[in-house]
Amino acid sequence: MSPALLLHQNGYNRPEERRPDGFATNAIHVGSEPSQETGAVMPAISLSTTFKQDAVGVHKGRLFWNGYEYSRSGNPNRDAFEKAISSLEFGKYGIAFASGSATTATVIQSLGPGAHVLAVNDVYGGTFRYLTRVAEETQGLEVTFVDLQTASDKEILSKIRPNTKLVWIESPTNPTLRVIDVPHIIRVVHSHPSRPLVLVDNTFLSPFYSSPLLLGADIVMHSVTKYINGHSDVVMGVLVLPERHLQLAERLRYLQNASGAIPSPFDCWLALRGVKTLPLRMKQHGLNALRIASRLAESPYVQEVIYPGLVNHPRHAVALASLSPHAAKFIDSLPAETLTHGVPYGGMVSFRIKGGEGAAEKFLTKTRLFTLAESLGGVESLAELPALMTHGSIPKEEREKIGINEDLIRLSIGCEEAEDLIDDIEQALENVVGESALIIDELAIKKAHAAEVVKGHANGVYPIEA
Ligand code: P1T
Repeated sequence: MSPALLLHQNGYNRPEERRPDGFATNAIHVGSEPSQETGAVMPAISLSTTFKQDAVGVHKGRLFWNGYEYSRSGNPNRDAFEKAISSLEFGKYGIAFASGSATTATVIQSLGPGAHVLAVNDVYGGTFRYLTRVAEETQGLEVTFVDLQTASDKEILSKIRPNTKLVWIESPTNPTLRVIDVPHIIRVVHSHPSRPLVLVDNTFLSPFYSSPLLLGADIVMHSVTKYINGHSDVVMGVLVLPERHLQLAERLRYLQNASGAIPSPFDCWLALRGVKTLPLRMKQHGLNALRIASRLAESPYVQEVIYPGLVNHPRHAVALASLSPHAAKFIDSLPAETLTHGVPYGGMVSFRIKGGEGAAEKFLTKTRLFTLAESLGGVESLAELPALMTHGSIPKEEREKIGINEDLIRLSIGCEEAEDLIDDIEQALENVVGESALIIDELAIKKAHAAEVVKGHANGVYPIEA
């Protein structure tokens, strides 16, 4: 008799009785089970727009919803990505969209007409634009912006109206990195008899540094374009909901299909590949950001550094208290000398440059490794001027009230060597202080040219800004 063939258990099936796998293990394996059909270790890209049915209405596959029918309604690559990100956010239902902004739009649409949203006053400029310029017009949405960093519990509760359906939190905020006490705000909002939903836009920290569902949030959203994909080559968004919100998840999935703002199979595939290195990248972003923030704090050319990981950031303790369990474990493993000035807390650093009017704009033309560009979360470092770029759609008085002035520079710290990034920033700061009139003139000419181009294209009512 020939010996029985020992077969490898094809797939990633953890016996229930064993302890749960860790963050990096889930990042690499969930959604990436080897193919049952071919053994391919990496998922194939499933480009088919339609799927054969075994009989009328009898669809193959799929974990949640009705099986594969038509690629807008469901696609294997999208499912794989949604499954991976749900596991990293400790959620049950992942719902992916064509961009972070499409994700925002769908959540707001799901509230129906005449709803009220309470939002942190420092939301991403595009979220502000959608809430105030689109949803107000199209669905009569009412919005109240509140400083959730300083508002008292009483003040927050007093702003909840009978039609308040959602509280929108971003923490740390974009770009002033104000730290919201997320678990506390969730408790306060949920203590209200009407129990509005709480959504946390977790784009800036990524699932590595923060786990809002563990803190009681109802919905987590991400611009996948940023850290989750991590390579500045995909525009995409996602929602994750916990098991208790099956009905809401079904409604959002219904809208995902009905509105059709879905990501392509290739984008889902790339984003899933990005997920695999999320913990590695986030550790490096955080270590680099901590070193850069510590150096900027000592620079004579810098007015103020904002990085909640620094011990002297006024909300450092709040930031520490709401770290995810895996980020806390990472920080505990670091040697004491790495933690002299603070802890890694994501890769975003903002600072106010000295040198008066125009210094920030000049700085941004002087860096070698930091590319002057919007967006964030890629392995390469970026720098931008929020007042005129990402947050240009917020009226000047509004943005200045929340500290988005023209001296504020936002850095997305990449995964390059920290010393090289520090050198780059230092040479640019020195250069700006000794700026020559010639360069200023060049800049003025370029700006005049850009203004002409804009005039030729738009009447200013519907500007296309990120
Ligand atoms: O760009 P998009 O994928 O549509 O995501 C929108 C979005 C949502 N939420 C936050 C916190 C964001 O930062 C963004 C996009 N932000 C930029 C493009 C930026 O440079 O800040």
